[in-house]
Amino acid sequence: MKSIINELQLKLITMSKRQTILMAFIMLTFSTTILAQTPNTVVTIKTKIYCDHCSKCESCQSRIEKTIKKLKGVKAATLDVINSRIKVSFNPAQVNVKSIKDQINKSGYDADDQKATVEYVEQLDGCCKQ
Ligand SMILES: [Cu+2]
Repeated sequence: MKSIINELQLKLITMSKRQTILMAFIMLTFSTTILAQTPNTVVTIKTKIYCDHCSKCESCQSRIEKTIKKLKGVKAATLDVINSRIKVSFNPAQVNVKSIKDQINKSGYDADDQKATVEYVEQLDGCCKQ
């Protein structure tokens, strides 16, 4: 491994300045293209809803969806109130499932095995608390 790195360093040094710039440009273009072309992934996360009017109340649906959508890389978030499931569409090159779950916890709700943080649950309307 070390010898490969040494060889690469030697190659870089022997490369002309122009070649180095060209190389950097190609790599930059390539990585940007990959990021833009990464298809969205959809994940369904289980949560717990305690009130019976969540599709209308401020605390549940809109709070959860708005909070998740604040994350960079999240394309859509929909709460299925009846089944207590949140469907999130995201770009895996920009955000991961763990961050999405953390964000759901921050809105005051559980996300699969991750329990909502107490201080965020406190901010919910009385009827929506656990
Ligand atoms: Cu509610």
